[in-house]
Amino acid sequence: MKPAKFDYYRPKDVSEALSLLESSGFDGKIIAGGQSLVPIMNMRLATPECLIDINGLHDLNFIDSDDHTLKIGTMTRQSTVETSELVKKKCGLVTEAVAHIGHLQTRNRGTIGGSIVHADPSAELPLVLMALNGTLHISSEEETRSVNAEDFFLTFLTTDMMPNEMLTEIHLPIWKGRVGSSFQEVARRHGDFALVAAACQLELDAHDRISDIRLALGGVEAIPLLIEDAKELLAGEKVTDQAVQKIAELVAKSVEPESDLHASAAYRTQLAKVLTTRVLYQAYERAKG
Ligand SMILES: Cc1cc2nc3c(=O)[nH]c(=O)nc-3n(C[C@@H](O)[C@H](O)[C@H](O)COP(=O)(O)OP(=O)(O)OC[C@H]3O[C@@H](n4cnc5c(N)ncnc54)[C@H](O)[C@@H]3O)c2cc1C
Repeated sequence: MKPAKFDYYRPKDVSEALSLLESSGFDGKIIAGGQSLVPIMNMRLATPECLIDINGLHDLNFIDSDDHTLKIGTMTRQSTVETSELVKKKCGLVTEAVAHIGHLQTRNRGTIGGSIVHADPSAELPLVLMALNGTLHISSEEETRSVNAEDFFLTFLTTDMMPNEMLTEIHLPIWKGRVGSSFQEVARRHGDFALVAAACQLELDAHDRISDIRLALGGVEAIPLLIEDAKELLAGEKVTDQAVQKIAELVAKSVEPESDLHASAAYRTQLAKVLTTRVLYQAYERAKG
């Protein structure tokens, strides 16, 4: 299948890209890795009149950090993030999750920003952003703003971004101390989107009790679901079978998945329970060292 006719622009810098976005209004669309946009255009589910190719914006291809924050530019390829020692050291959950995105070939083209803006409810990167409480940096010609992951994902394939805006970078807080994380998913085949995925990061005190935890699930609702009660229920606790069971039951009650071609709602709920227990145990063991 072939896409509908479109005009093509390849801006040299961010300000030219933003100016093109502004002038094309609702008819323009950014293309990054093209791994989601091109198939959608080929099926004519998207028919932008103007494509703004940001592959020449090399300033947006970077991985950087200070003491508190890991910063990744929107044009950074997923495979670059996957193999980055800095990412592994500062935010190992990202390294683990990115390896599950599609195939090596799609990760070589697919960008960090493209996956986040596409906002598939089963996608790994939006889930990790939610689990790590990441921040999105967004620019238009008029302003630059930052939005927390919890406010960014609105519903299925929809984010808090206007057509004249571009995602430029993501920031992830770096946890210090006795930290462990885990990412687990179940997919029908290697490289498929997850049926359900779970991500957890926790911090332990000197007595192996949880001092902080974030737990999130993907594939169970229209956006990644943060299990907010996990912190209240587990703070000050050790990860015992009893505590894990309590959270798994809470998750089973919290999620409201839909049945589709790939899995029934009941199966997704069961997966959510099982994956929750797996990430909790694994993150705990890793934090204990
Ligand atoms: C065979 C196959 C398997 C896949 N499996 C998975 C999987 O398991 N998990 C998964 O998460 N994904 C999967 N994907 C999709 C994945 O490859 C892409 O990472 C991702 O969804 C799109 O990234 P991209 O850079 O290619 O973006 P594009 O396709 O270029 O763009 C996607 C959307 O984001 C917008 N966009 C891109 N960059 C920006 C920006 N900086 N600012 C504003 N808007 C922007 C575009 O306008 C478009 O709407 C798969 C794809 C294929 C082909």
